[in-house]
Amino acid sequence: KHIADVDSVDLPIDQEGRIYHIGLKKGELANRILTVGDPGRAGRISKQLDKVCFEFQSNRGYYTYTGLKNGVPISIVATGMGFPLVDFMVRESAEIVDGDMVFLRFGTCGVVREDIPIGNIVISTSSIMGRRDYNLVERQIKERDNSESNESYENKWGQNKVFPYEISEEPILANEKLCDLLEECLGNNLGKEKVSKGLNLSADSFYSTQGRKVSTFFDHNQGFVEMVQKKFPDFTTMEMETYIYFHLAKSCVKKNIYASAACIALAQRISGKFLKNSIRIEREKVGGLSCLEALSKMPLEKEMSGKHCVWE
Ligand code: R1P
Ligand code: URA
Repeated sequence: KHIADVDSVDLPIDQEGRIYHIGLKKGELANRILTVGDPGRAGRISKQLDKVCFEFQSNRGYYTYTGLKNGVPISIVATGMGFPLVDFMVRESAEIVDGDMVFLRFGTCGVVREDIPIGNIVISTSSIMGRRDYNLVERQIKERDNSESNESYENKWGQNKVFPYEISEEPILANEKLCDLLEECLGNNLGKEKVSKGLNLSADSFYSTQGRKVSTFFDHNQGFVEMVQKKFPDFTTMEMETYIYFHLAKSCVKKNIYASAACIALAQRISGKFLKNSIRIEREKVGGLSCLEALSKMPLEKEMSGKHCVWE
């Protein structure tokens, strides 16, 4: 399907009612949405719906599957990676869905706690944001260029450690009811010992803002993870989207949006271990099923129904 011409610069919706980037119209997206980064994961999890009523791939890379789980309408949306893609998806979804909404993100992450092994599924009970402070990076580059040598600048930086990253002052909490439902479903399907909880940091880079040791760019991130740990003792996972869901849920002024998230521990940042693909696929299956079950059990006051809905 191709999107037709839109009439408004503020809310780009075409004559058919399709909104520009996600490419969907009213009735194609459910009030309860399971979101993932990877389109392949969305397709695999969609097989666990009891019925898929609608599938759509937008020309901006969003994949949507809408169907039923335990008689409850649920959509699975693959967003791709990073803050901007999630911002498009949440804002445009809120325009075409009437009533309250639930977003449950199911992603992958790095873990910064020694006691959580790769393969565990970690519920983000709260989230902070971390991003590169471009002004500070530019100032530091200028200072380096004005120094006697790179080495003398780096030594000076090492003494003061002014990290060119901005982090949230306070965490945003996930919806407690949704976290509890998810913990219960994951515990039943995967086993309690493989389920963990904690504070998440959503970063604007897989590399610089997650403290990865790659020296190709001017990053000054050595010791960044430890600095965050000191400030937030519950710091548990790092990925790249959760915070935006929590933030937009909180800042929506027209409807109730409830959000939570969980991630498969893919990278153990202390031991350096990385999860095998075969186990990741297995966890996606059990975790995906648990997310669908939790979403179907979430109490919602106002939900869409009617002939225009693909699930009716
Ligand atoms: C990076 O590899 C990606 O994986 C994580 C991060 O948030 C980032 O999007 O989540 P997904 O597996 O859901 O994409
Ligand atoms: N996704 C991330 O953003 N970071 C990791 O370490 C693993 C998955």
